Amino acid sequence: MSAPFVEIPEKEFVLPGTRTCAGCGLTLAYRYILKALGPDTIVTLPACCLTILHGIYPKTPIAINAVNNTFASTAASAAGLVAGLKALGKDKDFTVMAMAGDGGTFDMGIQALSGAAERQTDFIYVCYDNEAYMNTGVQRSSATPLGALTTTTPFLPKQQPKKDFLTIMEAHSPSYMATCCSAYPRDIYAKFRKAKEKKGTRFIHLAVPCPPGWGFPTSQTVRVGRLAVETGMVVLFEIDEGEFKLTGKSLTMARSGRKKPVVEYLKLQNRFAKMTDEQVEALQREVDSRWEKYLERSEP
Ligand SMILES: Cc1ncc(C[n+]2csc(CCOP(=O)(O)OP(=O)(O)O)c2C)c(N)n1
Ligand code: SF4
Ligand SMILES: [Mg+2]
Repeated sequence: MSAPFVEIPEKEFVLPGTRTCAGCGLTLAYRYILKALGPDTIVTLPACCLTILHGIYPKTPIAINAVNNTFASTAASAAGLVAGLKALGKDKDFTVMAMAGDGGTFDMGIQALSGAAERQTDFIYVCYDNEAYMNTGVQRSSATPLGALTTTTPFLPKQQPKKDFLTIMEAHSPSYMATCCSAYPRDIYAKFRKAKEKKGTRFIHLAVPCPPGWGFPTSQTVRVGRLAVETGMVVLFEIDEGEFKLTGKSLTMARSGRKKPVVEYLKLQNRFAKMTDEQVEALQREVDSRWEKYLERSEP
């Protein structure tokens, strides 16, 4: 799939009046996710910035049905919704989506997600990744990259690399798996349309820049997201019934052989202000080695 030009419906499901921060990458992406999935979608979500976007009961700017669950049970809650819809004979009428942050997925939700994916439960699981526990004040998660400052790594930046969660999920053989980034809304829309048509467990990783947590101006969300992809920090791909393909900007980069150095991405964000030269080099090596592996798997 190479950056398809698709018509995006005008109907909005994220209405004005949200409580998320200015420049929030999650809010930007959610608009396109819901346009792709449509009104007959039920989302189940744990505490996270998405809960803030959904608002405080009884008011919400989000025009689809939602269930709030606890951290460890997002995928279990989705499995319950799927079973309930089946019992009512309505499973073909609704799309069930579980959506959680990186803390709620890489760390706290992994057990229920692994179980549901192994059973091939019929739902879409989305991990939106802002690379820390943002909702509670930017604590480190296992998705936080090497060298990032957070409020729990305030003086010495994080010393461990980001957990390779994509490999963990691929090992579950989901019927469809994709990565996307809020800076590329058409790519998001196309991948969620595709995921909606599939059966079984579908897993989507969504990279979402976060101005207050990453330390960049609210006007730069799209620029930071694009640089994440252009430097190979985030790689856009899909695995459809086991077949791997680079997509969108990552496919263009693979064909042109052009990839920017990670420092261009790092220098825009205060969270990387204390990285040593050695850490920048280590991160560049990590990104290059992962990129080479993706190129080997990709079409020539
Ligand atoms: C079991 C449990 N532990 C901690 C919390 C407090 N809490 C609420 S939101 C949140 C952060 C979640 O981080 P993430 O999943 O990455 O989503 P983000 O806030 O970054 O959008 C935490 C720790 C909670 N609600 N429940
Ligand atoms: S903290 Fe980050 S992810 Fe959360 S609402 Fe603000 S910009 Fe969005
Ligand atoms: Mg997070």
